[in-house]
Amino acid sequence: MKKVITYGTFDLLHWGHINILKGAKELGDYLIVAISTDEFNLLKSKKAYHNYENRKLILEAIRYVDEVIPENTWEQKIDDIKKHDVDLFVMGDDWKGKFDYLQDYCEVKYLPRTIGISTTKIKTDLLELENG
Ligand code: C2G
Repeated sequence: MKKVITYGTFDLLHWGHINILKGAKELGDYLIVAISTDEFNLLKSKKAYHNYENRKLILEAIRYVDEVIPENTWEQKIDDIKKHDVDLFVMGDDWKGKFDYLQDYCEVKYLPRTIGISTTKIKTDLLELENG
C-alpha cells in the first residue's frame, strides 16, 4: 500500500485544497494530511478562521483523506515519514524545492498550485463585498 502525506492549514476549505488532496491521493492508496495546529499557524504567522478541531473535522469528511494528524513543528516531517511508513510526500509547487531534503526518506512531488483561489483571496473578496 503506497502511503502519501501532505501538510497544510486548509483554512476556509476551497477547490484549490480539494485539487491538491485529490492529486495527492491519486498518486497512492492512502493519504495522510498533517494539518497545522493553531499554535503552529502562529509560527507561520497565519491566523486561521476555523480552529484546529474544526479544520480537522472538515478534512476528515473529504473522500480523498484517509487520516489526519497534527502538524506542530516544521521539523516533524522526517519523523512523520518514518513513523507512518510514508512512501511519497506531496505539496503544492509554491513550495517547490523547499522540502527536497525529504528525498533521503521518501519520494517528493510538487503538484501545480491551483490558480485563482486562496484563503487570502476569499477573505479580501468578502471584505470588498462588504465595503461595496
Ligand atoms: N494549495 C494549492 N492551490 C491553492 C491553494 C493551496 O494547491 N490555490 C495547496 C498548497 O500548495 C499546499 C496545500 O494546498 O500544498 C495547503 O495550503 P495551505 O493551507 O495554504 O498550507 P500552507 O500554509 O502552505 O502550509 O509544513 C507545510 C505547511 O504546513 C504548508
